[in-house]
Amino acid sequence: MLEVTPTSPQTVHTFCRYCLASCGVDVTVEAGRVVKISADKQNPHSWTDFCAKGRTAAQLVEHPRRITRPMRRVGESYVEATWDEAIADIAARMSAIIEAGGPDAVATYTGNPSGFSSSNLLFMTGWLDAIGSQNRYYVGSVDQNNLHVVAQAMYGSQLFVPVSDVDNCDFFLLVGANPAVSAWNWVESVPGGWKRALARQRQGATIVVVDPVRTESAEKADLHLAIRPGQDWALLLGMVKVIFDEGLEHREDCGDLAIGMPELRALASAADLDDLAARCDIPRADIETLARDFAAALGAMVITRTGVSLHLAGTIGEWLGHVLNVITGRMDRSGGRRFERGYVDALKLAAFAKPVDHRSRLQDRPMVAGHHGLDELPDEITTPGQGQIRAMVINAGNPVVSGPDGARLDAALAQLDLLVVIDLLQRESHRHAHWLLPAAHWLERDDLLALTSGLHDEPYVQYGRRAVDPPGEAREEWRFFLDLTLAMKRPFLGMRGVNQFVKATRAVANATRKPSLAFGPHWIDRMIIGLSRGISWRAVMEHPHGWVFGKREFGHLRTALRTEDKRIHVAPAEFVDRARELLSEPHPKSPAGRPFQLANSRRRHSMNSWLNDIPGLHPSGKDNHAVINAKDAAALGIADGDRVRVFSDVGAVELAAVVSDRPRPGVVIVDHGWGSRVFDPRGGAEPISFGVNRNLLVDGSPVDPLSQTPALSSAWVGVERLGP
Ligand SMILES: Nc1nc2c(c(=O)[nH]1)N[C@H]1C(S)=C(S)[C@@H](COP(=O)(O)OP(=O)(O)OC[C@H]3O[C@@H](n4cnc5c(=O)[nH]c(N)nc54)[C@H](O)[C@@H]3O)O[C@H]1N2
Ligand SMILES: Nc1nc2c(c(=O)[nH]1)N[C@H]1C(S)=C(S)[C@@H](COP(=O)(O)OP(=O)(O)OC[C@H]3O[C@@H](n4cnc5c(=O)[nH]c(N)nc54)[C@H](O)[C@@H]3O)O[C@H]1N2
Ligand code: SF4
Ligand SMILES: [Mo]
Repeated sequence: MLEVTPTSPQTVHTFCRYCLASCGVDVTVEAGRVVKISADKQNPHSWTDFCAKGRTAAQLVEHPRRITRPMRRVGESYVEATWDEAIADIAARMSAIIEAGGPDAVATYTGNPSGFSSSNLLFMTGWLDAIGSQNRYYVGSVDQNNLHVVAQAMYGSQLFVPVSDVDNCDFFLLVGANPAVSAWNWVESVPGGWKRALARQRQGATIVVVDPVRTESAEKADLHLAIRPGQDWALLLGMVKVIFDEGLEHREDCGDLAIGMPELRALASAADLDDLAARCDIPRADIETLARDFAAALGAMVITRTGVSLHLAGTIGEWLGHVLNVITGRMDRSGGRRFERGYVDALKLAAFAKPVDHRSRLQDRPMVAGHHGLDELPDEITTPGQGQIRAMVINAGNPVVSGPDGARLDAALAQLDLLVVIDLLQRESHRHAHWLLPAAHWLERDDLLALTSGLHDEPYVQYGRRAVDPPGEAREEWRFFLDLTLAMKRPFLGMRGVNQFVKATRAVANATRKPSLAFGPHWIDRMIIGLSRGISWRAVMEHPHGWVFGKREFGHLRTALRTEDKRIHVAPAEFVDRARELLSEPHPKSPAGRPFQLANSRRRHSMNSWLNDIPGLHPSGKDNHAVINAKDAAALGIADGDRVRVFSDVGAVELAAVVSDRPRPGVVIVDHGWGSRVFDPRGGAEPISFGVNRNLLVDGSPVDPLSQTPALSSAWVGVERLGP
């Protein structure tokens, strides 16, 4: 563990852990406080996306409403308690709940920021394995589950993610991605990726953006195709069909690397191009030209992101994006998608985790990437029976705002016997919490993000140093999960002997007054680097600005494949079946009274639901709006700035309209992540809130049967004018 000197002014070189861009930052610390955060221009890999969110991170660290001590609910308010009291009470209540209802009566929901800590998920899993609960929920079903499903089926590991060789690409096909705003990151990261793509464009590369909205990225593109939401699969299948019909495929890869070509060809030939064109509402001729240009380009890649995933056909869209890359010879090729080994073989580590065949109690659904679908959570809490969820931990998540149909989830959370939240602030999803536990911010943590090392577009490692100490009693999550396991007297990781070992190390640490001798994540960081490829602990420490420890190499894809036959499976049966099902469905048609599809956009200054209230962000106004196409607005008599009501079968929100030509007709954009209250458990002041929660309009069911993702970005809604 690195010691933080609280008094002398110093600059700490570390990296921002709000998103996978992982921007290198210089943090100036004076008297134990962060006084400035700027881009670390000596970072050789990742500072070029540096943004206002990273620059203002200290405003979250010093947030006046931050939870700094464990707080226990007493009636309608909270009182401070010690960690010992919190752990003892939570352990006793959880043990009793498990005694009565079995291990699945205790559940977890884990949100996106957990992935940017090296220890959070690992230690939480150690505790879950200790108590034996499989009621695990995760942000994946409202984010990237489709990618894991596709990676597992095509490449043999859910963590197999090819990275983008942006600097050699001649043809970028960006589908449902807005890298101008969101940075080039989803489950891969190319620092400064958008700027680098624009640099390629200046050298002659083509950028095509497929998006129902004319986004910041679409504005810079050579071609913008304003697709009908949720129908990317039809466009991409149309492209596959044209490529086969015209013999444009890369024969070497199709014969050698890919397996399943006959099934894929059969699917493509069963599809009718005019039908596909009508489904996605892109003219047939445009699909043909796009397919030809894409196949002909020297280096090319399809990139698919949340605009593809957050729909009922998201897995098929994602799959067909990968298929296009494979059949046109873009895998492991210059300007295409490459396999980056990183310093840790994450695929090997993942293979150690025993797959769990747990099915959900009520809907009998399997897990996806080790977790159940968020849409199932409310009923699993409210429906009586053995295994009914009675206790929950919400860890770094805000599912009432970031997930579908938040009102239902909120009502369910209110019925729990025990809701434990570990977070920096008490937000919307946490309002019924019995315990609020204070988490550490990344500026207060040391992190080695080994599992994501292969997601960066070059071999890169940086030890994320903490800059300041956590305030009050705030602690990293790992400590809570480990202490809770010991208090519940269950074997950490489900392995006997580990608890005794942990206690022994703690005893030694106490006796010698050397805290670092107690078992903790730093042991694991050291072990991982010891087992890693190409780096050593010492060398990592000698590179405080981060270290690019090798070249971008091709040629590792084949060996990395985890399929038994070492081939890429281009036509997994479940995908082909689902595609045939989609082909047989009627064309998308709006239900009566709900003629619009609800789209979403991200903003540079937002991070899902959790930074909007930071004072230094959104200087031009903290609010979200209903952005309506000018033709639609005229038909409804709506003028710019009018109050409107947007409603669906499950909810309604009221907000101001913005009349615009950015969304295609029939699409209304309301940004997600707004309308999340920040409570004041210490001071008891009124909650702060900005904007409205548009996910209240999204029905949690149906879901994509393969990824269990609801239609977060294509819910059918109606719009009516309320007044000026
Ligand atoms: N309509 C629509 N909905 C969407 C999306 C969309 O595009 N459209 N995007 C989806 C996507 S991609 C995502 S990732 C999800 C996000 O969904 P979630 O991850 O559930 O929610 P967030 O809004 O990211 O909230 C994260 C919470 O973690 C807390 N937090 C931050 N850092 C830490 C930390 O270090 N430790 C702890 N313990 N807590 C911390 C924050 O204070 C906040 O309360 O939203 C999804 N929802
Ligand atoms: N500033 C900022 N950056 C972020 C985040 C953030 O909240 N703020 N979140 C981070 C996270 S957690 C993630 S997962 C990544 C996400 O990264 P991206 O997926 O690139 O995120 P978005 O900017 O939401 O871009 C998705 C685009 O898909 C479009 N879209 C919606 N529906 C459809 C559709 O049916 N078809 C097509 N073709 N397009 C559609 C939307 O209009 C939008 O422009 O960004 C990360 N970076
Ligand atoms: S939030 Fe901004 S500064 Fe932080 S890693 Fe992402 S892009 Fe970089
Ligand atoms: Mo995400």
